Amino acid sequence: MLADAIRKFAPSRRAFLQRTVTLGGLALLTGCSLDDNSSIEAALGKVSSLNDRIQGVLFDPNKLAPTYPDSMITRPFPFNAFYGEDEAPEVDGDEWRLELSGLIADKTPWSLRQLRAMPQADQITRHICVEGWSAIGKWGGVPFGTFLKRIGADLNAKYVGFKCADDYYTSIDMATALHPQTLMALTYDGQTLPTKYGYPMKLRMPTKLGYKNPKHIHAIFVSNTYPGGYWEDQGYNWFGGS
Ligand SMILES: Nc1nc2c(c(=O)[nH]1)N[C@H]1C(S)=C(S)[C@@H](COP(=O)(O)O)O[C@H]1N2
Ligand SMILES: [Mo]
Repeated sequence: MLADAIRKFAPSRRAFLQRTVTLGGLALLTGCSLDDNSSIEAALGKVSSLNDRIQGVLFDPNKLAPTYPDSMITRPFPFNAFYGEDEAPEVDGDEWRLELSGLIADKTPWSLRQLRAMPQADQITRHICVEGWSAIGKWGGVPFGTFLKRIGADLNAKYVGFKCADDYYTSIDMATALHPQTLMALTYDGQTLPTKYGYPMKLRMPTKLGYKNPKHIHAIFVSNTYPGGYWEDQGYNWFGGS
């Protein structure tokens, strides 16, 4: 019954639960009585949010993810989204403006040209997707911490949220937002970020799993209210560290 419920409601939670947790164990761990599917779902949610808090405490803001030489870049780099590659949104870069809201002092929208005028950094890191593949890629752009300071974001807020041109959305913890390898990526492999990889801008975080790296971002907000995410709201773990 537990296995069925996990399969039905929370496919991604299966991996870390199925080997270790029995129905009785889950009840003990969460203090929930597990007599129907919705209480099992609630209990699984508690385990996942406990897991978020543990990952948040263990996250070392100064520890760098591994980087690789150019020769190790995976070619071609895989595409992934909740739709096929030919459906990736076509964004007009000249018209595009990055909207800012929430706990931010200067909410003036940003153009692509302005982002390109900021100091740029690049990195060759590994992207790990929970669907069972990983690949090494090279992204360049604006260190996100520099940007957050520049716009006067409340750096003590809990969450940074992202809205994307394809209805994808996600959110991250502030410690990861400020991590030195967290980039607002404008390029892939030295070229303008292609449509399939998130033009005009994606967030690249080598410390998080693939689904936490939003492509085609058009709005960023800072908040103390939990914003969730496209996959997170369907049961994927929110912290999503890699
Ligand atoms: N806007 C948007 N961002 C997204 C997704 C998506 O469907 N839409 N999929 C996520 C997932 S699950 C993965 S693995 C990576 C894939 O990025 P890539 O196409 O550059 O490999 O994008 C992430 N960010
Ligand atoms: Mo993914």
